[in-house]
Order: sequence, then C-alpha cells, then structure tokens
Amino acid sequence: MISPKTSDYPLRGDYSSAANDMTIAQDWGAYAPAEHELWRQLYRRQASLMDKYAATPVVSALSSLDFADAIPNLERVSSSLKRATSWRLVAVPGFIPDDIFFSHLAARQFPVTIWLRKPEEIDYLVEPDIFHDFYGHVPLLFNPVFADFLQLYGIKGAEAGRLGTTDLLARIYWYTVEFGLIKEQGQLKAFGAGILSSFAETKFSIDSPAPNRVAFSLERVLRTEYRIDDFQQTYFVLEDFDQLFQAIQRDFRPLYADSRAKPQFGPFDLTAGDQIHWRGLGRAGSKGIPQQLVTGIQSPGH
Ligand code: HBI
Ligand code: FE
Repeated sequence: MISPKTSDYPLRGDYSSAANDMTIAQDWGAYAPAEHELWRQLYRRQASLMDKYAATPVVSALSSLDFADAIPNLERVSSSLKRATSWRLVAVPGFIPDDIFFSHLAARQFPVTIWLRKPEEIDYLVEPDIFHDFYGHVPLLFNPVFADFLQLYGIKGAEAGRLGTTDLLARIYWYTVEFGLIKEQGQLKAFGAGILSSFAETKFSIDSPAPNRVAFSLERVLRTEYRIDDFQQTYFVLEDFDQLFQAIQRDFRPLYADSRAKPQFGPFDLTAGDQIHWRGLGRAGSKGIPQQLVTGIQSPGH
C-alpha cells in the first residue's frame, strides 16, 4: 500500500544533499548486496502476476526492460526511456513538494525515490520506495499516449497550485496513475503503480468481489475522496489511455468549481450516473465466494 506523505511522520529519505529541484545523486554503488537480493525477490513476486493481471503496455515494457537482477541504475534506464518517449528519470530522496513534483512531470522528468524498503516492509510500506516508483511507474512511461498524458498532468498541477485545487487534481492521479484499471478485450487489467507494485493488491483489484469497479469519468473522479491506508474500495476503469489523454486536455476550472459546489463522494459510494462494471460487496465481500466478475456495463440498480 502506498500512501501520500502525511505531516504526522518524518520523511524517510536523506534530503540534506538535495538540489533546489529536490534531485540527488542515486549513488548506485552504495546499494548493499542484501538490497539487490530483496529487489530480486520483490521483482520475481510481481513478475509472476503480470501476464494475468497487468495491462498489455505494462507487460510489453517490462519484457523489453531488464531490471530483474538488481536495483536499476536510473541513468542507464533514462537513455532507453528518452529514445522511447523523451522522458527521463531523476533521483529524489522520497516525497517532494507538490509544486516541484509537478514541475518535473511538466518537463517530462519522472522523480524516482532512491531508497529501498526493508525486508520486514515487503508487504506494507507507508512511503513510496524505489520498487514502487520504478516497478510501478516506469514501464508505462514507455507508452507514448500515457507519457503525453502525464506531462499534461504536470502542467495542470501548476494551474491547480494557483487555484488551490491540488487536492482535487490529486484524485485523478490517485484513481488512474496509482490505482487505475483498464478494459482490454472485455477483461479488466491493472495499470496503476500502487496496484502493480503490491503483490496483494494486484490480485485484489481484479479478483476480489469487495470493491466497486466503475467506468472512469473525469467529473466523477474529481468529486471522489480516496483512502490512503488500505486497499481501494472503488477502482475506476479506462476504456483506453486515449480517454485519459483527452480528459486531461479539458478546461478544469469549471470542473473544479463544480466539484467544490457539490457534495463529495466517499471511497465506496456509487452514484446514479455511474457505469458499473462491478458493484462491490464491501468488506464482507472480501471473504465472500469469489465470483466471476461481470465485465459488461450494468445499469445502476441492476
Ligand atoms: N513526490 N517523489 C514524489 N512522488 C510522488 O508521487 C509525489 C510526490 N509529491 C507529491 C505527490 N506525489 C502528490 O501529492 C501529487 O500527485 C499531487
Ligand atoms: Fe506512485
């Protein structure tokens, strides 16, 4: 589980040597052999799930990258990423302020945390580490449409900072970049980094009858709160990445005003306008009998 920073605990990374844009040197030689071993263990565990659960662009990017054997050297990956979609990776100590984070995305630079979790954190992590940031986020940066979307998200971040709506914009990132699903040949697949870097949530997001699965809608997501300390209670489903690329180019100012003027939706709420792929059974459902997921669109009240 990955949760955004909250003020009630100190950030874990070493920010003392960070530059003004919060970047630091990765110092790849400083990783201990035990850290590379933990990386291999994390990688192998996730790789075993990808064919069944991950979106095709993620699977194809993973197969063309070779970072199973050791913690990746960010500069080395950046050269192939630059050729693919003109993105590059920048090393950071961990969470960085929103405005700086957005400015990196707007410059087609993805911030990657350089420290790796401890063995006892293999299944629960409070702050994103290099396995979440790299394994979860980097493969999709090789997809041209998603790569263009993410730069536009960064540009929208600067506007949101001026409008005081960063909390609303973050919901788009949360329900897509971190926890998004996508429909492929009638099947639901995961593309969100928070899902794909988590062994349990990768399976839960697709197999469990507990959470809702609802077709993505920009207006709906901008009004929907999210939980940061547990599996998601609602996953939003894209038709394709172009839907996200089109959505991020809209004028958000009326959408922000609308979201501020209307009641917010809770993480498990369903609304009249929802196109429902799966009506979640709730907490009880996670112990329920696994059922075939309905992938056709159910009309509300079905
Ligand atoms: N910093 N390193 C890092 N990684 C993130 O994903 C990140 C961040 N700072 C802010 C942030 N995400 C979110 O608050 C924004 O998406 C709104
Ligand atoms: Fe993330």
